[in-house]
Amino acid sequence: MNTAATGGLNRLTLAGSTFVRACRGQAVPHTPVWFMRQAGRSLPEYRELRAGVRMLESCRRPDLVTEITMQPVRRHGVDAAILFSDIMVPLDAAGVDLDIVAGTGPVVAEPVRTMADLDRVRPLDPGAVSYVGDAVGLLLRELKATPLIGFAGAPFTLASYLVEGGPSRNHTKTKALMHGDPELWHALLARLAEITLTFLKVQVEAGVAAVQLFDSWVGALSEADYRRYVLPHSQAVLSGLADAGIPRIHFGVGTGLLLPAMAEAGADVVGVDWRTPLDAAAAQVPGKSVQGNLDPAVLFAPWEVVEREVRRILDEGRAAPGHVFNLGHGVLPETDPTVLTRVVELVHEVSKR
Ligand code: 1CP
Repeated sequence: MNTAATGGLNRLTLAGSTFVRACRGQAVPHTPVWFMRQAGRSLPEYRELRAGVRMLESCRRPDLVTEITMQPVRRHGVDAAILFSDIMVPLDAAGVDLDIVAGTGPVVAEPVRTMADLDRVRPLDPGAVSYVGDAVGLLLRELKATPLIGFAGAPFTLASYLVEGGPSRNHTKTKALMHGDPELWHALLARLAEITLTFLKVQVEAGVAAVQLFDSWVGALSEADYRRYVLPHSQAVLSGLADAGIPRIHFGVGTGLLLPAMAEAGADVVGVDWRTPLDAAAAQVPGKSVQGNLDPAVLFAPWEVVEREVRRILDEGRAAPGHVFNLGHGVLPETDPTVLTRVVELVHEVSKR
């Protein structure tokens, strides 16, 4: 690129962050990078701050949320921050009795299995998550030019925790309910879609620059079941944000065969796990930007392997209108954070235009 580009780069930066521009498929000075679960257990400064504070409690404290969200931005120089929270936060605020247990994940005291159980999942009063809006407000002042990503769990993934009562490998109770009582299933997913949309709107109104809808476990479904039992509800969430004027990212794990259907849910950016190369993903979701694909476990391999994978992903990402560099799923707690910083530097250096 010629030297006159420097002024151009400044204008580009002013016209919108590199991250938001890549989500929209617009020209960028370099490929933006952030990591799912970048805030959290891989950072010693996070573990220190969280000592003695329960997960849900930390999500309710705007001062802690702000500090934890900022930690990876300061340390790694990522191109976007993601709000520190959890997909279970709006369900807790909607009256579901749950806890997030260290080393396990979300645990629901009384799982949802009947219509009567569904009554305990109330619509979300935005006032019940005002602390999230407060945290976003504090963060916008700290972050300055770095965009903040808001997020929520998608109806299927939330339903899997509510129906199973906690993390699950095979989602047997969830699938039994889905197939055995479609009426209750659709009522549950419609309620969850409503809660999710309310939760995301609180974040959008407070000023997040983009949102990501996590349907982490939806790869457990066939395409036919996804279309019949999930797609309309995820669509309700994403279309409810169509006028918000910010990019919407939609991500799941094991979704190689679901990508075209997931793209129909309406996001601008499709998140991809480590199994599907970005060029293959891009071919399945024409017009959409792509994000993801670096296997979180590869970060434990020698640096030469990490570097080769980063270069491959940057290459393959060119097949899409826009590419946001990310992992194929969240940062694993045992990850060496200095490797993440090196990945950020490498992505920026290799993709410089
Ligand atoms: O004790 C602890 O420190 C709790 C560990 C932890 C953390 C740091 C949990 C419990 N949640 C979080 C934060 C969190 N959760 C973020 C932070 C922002 C960031 O990315 O930096 C995000 C985006 C989430 C979202 C989330 N929670 C998802 C979707 C993303 C994904 O990884 O697939 C899911 C599935 C959850 C449920 C959940 N919460 C916590 C755990 C350990 C789990 C997964 C449990 C399981 O395996 O089913």
